[in-house]
Order: sequence, then structure tokens, then C-alpha cells
Amino acid sequence: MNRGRLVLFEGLDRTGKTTQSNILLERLKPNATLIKFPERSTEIGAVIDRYLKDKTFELPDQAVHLLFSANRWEMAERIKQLLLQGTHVVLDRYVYSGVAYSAAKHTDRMDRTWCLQPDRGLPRPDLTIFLTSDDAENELRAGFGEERYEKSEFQQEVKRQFVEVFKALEDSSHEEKLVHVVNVTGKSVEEVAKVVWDLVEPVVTLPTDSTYSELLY
Ligand code: FDM
Ligand code: MG
Repeated sequence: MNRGRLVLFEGLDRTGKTTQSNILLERLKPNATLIKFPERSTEIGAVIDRYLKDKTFELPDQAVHLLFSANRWEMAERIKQLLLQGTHVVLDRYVYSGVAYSAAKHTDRMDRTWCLQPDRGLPRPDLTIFLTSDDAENELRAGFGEERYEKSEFQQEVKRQFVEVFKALEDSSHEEKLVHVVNVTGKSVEEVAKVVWDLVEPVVTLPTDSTYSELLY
């Protein structure tokens, strides 16, 4: 059987990741599942959820980073099983959000290299789509500012970190041409969905190895 493909949406808050993940899921159904990170329904996910919602709940930045990674490891076996049984898995955030949000804090010694290590060995996406926008229009969307990290200055630094991470991956031999940047500025939901489908269709159509790869960095 052909294995499922792992398709990842990354990006800043409220650039349309969740909307686009759901549209893609519908197109790939019944042969697809959506997994959103953080996965807040697990034991570790509950701590993350509290950390994001309760700004008086403090944890060291390193511990928070490792919790987000542990949350991915909690789900890793399920993702592998789904791929091997031929189900496509659409991810709404994954390791690159982990690196970008943590590195944006500029905590001593917690640089991008440090941040990537705990995720080493997780299933590697077949395609990564980075949704970005030119301006602060994403801040105007409903609900912005309610959770930790939803501050425009911090979001700008996260954006810079995403760009740096993807640049480093492009330069390395491991992750070549796997990240596609889609600028959503001035595009309707349908227009973005079309650009996304043009990227995804060849990936789900062409034959692939019978097993998934792992993230190496
Ligand atoms: N986030 C998400 C991180 O800081 N690290 C991670 O590894 C992941 C997956 O959690 F601000 C941040 C990004 C965002 C917050 O995500 C909650 P959603 O997509 O808004 O639920
Ligand atoms: Mg959010």
C-alpha cells in the first residue's frame, strides 16, 4: 500500500493555518486526518494549554520548550501508524513553530540549534507550507491578544525566527526544497486554498518511499 503523506502548515498566529488545514482535510478525505499542535487534550497538552491561557502561570522557557516537544512525541506513534496505513496526516503547526516561538524569546543559550534537538527523530513532513503575511492584518482578526505570545512585537520576532529556520534548512542537505512560502496578503481564503492545492496535489499523487523519513537537521 502507498503510505500517507505528512503535510504541514506553519505560520504566525491567525494567518489562516487552521482554515487552510480544514479545507485541505476536506479535499483529502476520507483518506486523511488532521492533527493540531499543541494537542491540548493530552496530559502534557493540558499543562501547555494552561501556560498559554494563564499569564500568571510561570515556567522556565527551557521547560516550556521541552513540553511542546514532548507533546509532539506523545503523538508521534499515532502519526507513524496513520502514515503506514495509508492515511494522509495534515498538521496545523509542528516542530518549526516549536523552534520559532522559543528562539524568539532570546533566552540565554536557548538558540535555534538547542531548540531543534528534542524534535530530532520525529516523522519528517513530506511538504511544509509556511503561511505568511506582509503586515499586521492578522492582528485584527477576532480573538487576537487573548493568549500568551499574541503581541505584535513578539510576533514580528517569531516571523524573523521562522525565516531564519527555513533558510538554514534550505542550506542544509537534509531538508532541501521542502518548505514553500505562501504569502496570504491580499488573497482570499479560496485563492490561498488554490495555491495550497497546487503544492499538495503532486505530493499526494506521485509515488513515494514505502516508509516515512525522520527529521535529522
Ligand atoms: N507554540 C506552538 C509554541 O510556542 N511551540 C510549539 O511547539 C507549538 C506547536 O503555541 F502561540 C505556540 C504558538 C502559539 C501557541 O498555538 C498556540 P495555536 O496554533 O494558536 O493553538
Ligand atoms: Mg493561537
